[in-house]
Amino acid sequence: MNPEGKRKALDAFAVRLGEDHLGPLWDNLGAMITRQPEHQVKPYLWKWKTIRDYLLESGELLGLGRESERRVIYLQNPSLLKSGKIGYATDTLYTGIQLLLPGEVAPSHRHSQAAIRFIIEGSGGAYTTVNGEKTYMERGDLILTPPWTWHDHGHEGSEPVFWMDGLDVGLVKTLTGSFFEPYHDDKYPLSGPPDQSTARYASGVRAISERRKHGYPSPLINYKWHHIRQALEGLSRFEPDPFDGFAVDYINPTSGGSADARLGTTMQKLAAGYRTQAHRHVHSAVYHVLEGTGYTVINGRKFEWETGDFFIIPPWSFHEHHNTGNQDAYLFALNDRPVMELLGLEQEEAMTENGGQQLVESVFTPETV
Ligand code: GTQ
Repeated sequence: MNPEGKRKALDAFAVRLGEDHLGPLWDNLGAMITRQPEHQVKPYLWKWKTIRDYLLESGELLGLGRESERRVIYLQNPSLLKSGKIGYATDTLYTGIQLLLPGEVAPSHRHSQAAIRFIIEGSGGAYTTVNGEKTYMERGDLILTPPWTWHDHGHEGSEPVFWMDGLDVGLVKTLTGSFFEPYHDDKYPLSGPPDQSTARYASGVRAISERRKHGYPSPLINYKWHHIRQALEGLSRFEPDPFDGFAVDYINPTSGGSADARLGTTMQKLAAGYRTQAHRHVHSAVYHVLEGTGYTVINGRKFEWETGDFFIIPPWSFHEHHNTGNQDAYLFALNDRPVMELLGLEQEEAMTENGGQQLVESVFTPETV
């Protein structure tokens, strides 16, 4: 048979296979097993003022109770909405911003998704309870809600409180592991006085009576900003990481691994004027600017940020950060690195061309998407 005849015969054969719900790998191997990560996730940036104004407006429209368990406005990555992925920041990560008003209670429930909260504004009396441990929120704190732990939020203070929620919604959906259960009461019973785990574990040591306890979930549930800031001051006496500046992973004090088993969390300090080198990695991330002014170049596009903003680093995308202000900048990030590491999928590559810095080809505005 000549090559053309052979091709036609193979095409006709593929059609017959399809009728019996079978497929020829020789035609589709490249689409299934791509040479590099392929995805639809595009970077995006949301301004804090926009989110904050909408949240305050929702505070006037919506009360809390079993019908509206949480007052949260989530980041919707427009590039993923096209494929019907509602509530996706990246294929694995969800991020919402939650508002609680003085006196309100967001009722107790639990779910198989892991959750973290990063406190943005207005603390003073707001708290979360995790399996009965009450922990108070202050700006810059990271609070864990490990999978399947009961949690409710309350507010004894006088100012609205805003925080970031991070959950592995997309990951759990893909792995078909989602479970949710409401508690029969608004509040889960308290197990003791507040902030016990901070008292016991925040210095990175463990009582000798607890030597046998290790692994997940982390016994520490609130990583206080003043401790993290101090750790970054300590690191600042040394050389910054070329890709991340002075940066730390939040860790489980009993294992040394990621604070949450599936959700990665980092805080990085970029000294005034510092510019990192570009690299890319398999894991994706959602960034929140705790403090500072600057920009991040992602695959040749410049994303300008200031305090409070959120932005996305898609998988396998070159990125570098530049602090253009005259103060230190602090960037918090949520990522799926622990999952990539556990599954043996994480890879990292530094950009070598152009001295490790990208050429800026365009500047992001919400309209450029
Ligand atoms: O506060 O428990 O943004 O269950 C999404 C799901 C927050 C929460 C979110 C949740 C919560």
